[in-house]
Amino acid sequence: MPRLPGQNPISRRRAIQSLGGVVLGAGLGYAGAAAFADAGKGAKQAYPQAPAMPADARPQHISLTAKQYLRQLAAAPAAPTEILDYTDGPTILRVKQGAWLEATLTNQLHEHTTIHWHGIRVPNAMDGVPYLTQPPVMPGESFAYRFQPPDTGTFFFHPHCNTVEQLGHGLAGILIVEGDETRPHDHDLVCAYRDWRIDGAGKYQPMMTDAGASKAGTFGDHRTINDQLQPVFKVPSGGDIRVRFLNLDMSRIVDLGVIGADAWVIATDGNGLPPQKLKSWRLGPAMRADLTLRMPDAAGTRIQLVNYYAPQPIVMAELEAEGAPLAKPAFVPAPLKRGVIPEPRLEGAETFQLRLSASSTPAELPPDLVMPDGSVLRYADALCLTPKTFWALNGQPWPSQSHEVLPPPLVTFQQGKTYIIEIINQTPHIHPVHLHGHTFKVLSSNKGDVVPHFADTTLVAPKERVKIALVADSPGDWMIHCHIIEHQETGMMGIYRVA
Ligand SMILES: [Cu+2]
Repeated sequence: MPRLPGQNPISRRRAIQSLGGVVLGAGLGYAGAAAFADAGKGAKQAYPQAPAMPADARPQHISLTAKQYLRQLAAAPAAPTEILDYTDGPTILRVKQGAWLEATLTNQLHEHTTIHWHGIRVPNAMDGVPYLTQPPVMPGESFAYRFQPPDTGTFFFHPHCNTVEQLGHGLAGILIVEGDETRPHDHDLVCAYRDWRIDGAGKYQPMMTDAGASKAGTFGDHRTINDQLQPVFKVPSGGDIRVRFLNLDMSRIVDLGVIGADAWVIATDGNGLPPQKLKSWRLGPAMRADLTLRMPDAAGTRIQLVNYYAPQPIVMAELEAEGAPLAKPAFVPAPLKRGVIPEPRLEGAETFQLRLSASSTPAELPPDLVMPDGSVLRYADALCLTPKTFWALNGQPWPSQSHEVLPPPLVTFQQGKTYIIEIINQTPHIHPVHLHGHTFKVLSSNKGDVVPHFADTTLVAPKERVKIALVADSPGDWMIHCHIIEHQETGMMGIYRVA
């Protein structure tokens, strides 16, 4: 089986099991490695327990096999690219709000993995953070995620360790939770944006560079929607179209616009809001926006989805009207059904300040390890380590050790209370800040007016202070981190606790 860059030919488990001895034998005395060998077997710590699925639940079963697939990304005659996915995708799941889901992850990678259900308010035990909420799923192993998606909308899922390599090679899926429309659309179109780090021959470039990780991130230059370069989607002439736009890139910002038709934003990160006439809508990595629009009547007419976050607008995809026009009354954007996320009660709420900053304690790891069979084991891959530290939350970089050595929580919220979090960006770069476990309301910014909206990820620009609020209703230890993955993996990550 072909390997990805940075992967080694021996299994992670074998490597990790031998690692403790090798490391100690080499006199490095790296304690985390030996501890990891146990953690890999799932015995290291008590993980949270998920509520049991009732015997009569009749869940929707989904099989997700994390492995390598071949996909034609670069134009022919380039060879297909070895990508990672959960199905021979793109992986798009459609499920029902509140209905039990049993998604079984089978790991056929060369290293451990998990699934984090981004933006879905799952119980803590199902949140998919290795060493925090569950043991890592080792190569050859499986793990069943069982939960009832509580909210409708457009979500996605991805691994949460060595994310820069796994997500960078494509490992992500889309989860649509249906049942939120007050007026059905004639067509529902998923548009997942990502910018592959490949060259014209379909070969990978480095996923992470020091220059990128310490600044705005490392960028690819192969911009795709649903893994296709500037695709044209055929949709009904005169039809009402829902566009579910997801920014699945690891570092690109998108200012989403539509040319050729009026469009309205009807959901942010899956959560409905009163329809907002679209000029452009800024989306950082991991953020989503659902649009509603009416196609022109004339068959063959095209409209464009564009990114204005560039010197010249970049066309990402086109929609082409097809067939005899649907005879419909004049278009008025319909809001989605009201969500069930608890409304923060702001009066008297405590404020927690979260400062985004550069790290004052840069740290480097020991050099890579040459295994007895001559292969090279990267500490960062094997141990879920941050290879370097450039960033911090409240002055504390995520320890440049294993996820298995967890830092104390940045803050503890009392279950049931409302909290305001003021996110203060003290860096010269923009950061999409993501909270696990809770969907928050974006309230205000010192930089200008904000349309109040629910979200799971919010952008904070340099010198900006953004206020968000949430009802801390789900107990557990939850991650909070920047979703520019290189920032996350070089320190801009922490834990908040609800108890
Ligand atoms: Cu960041």
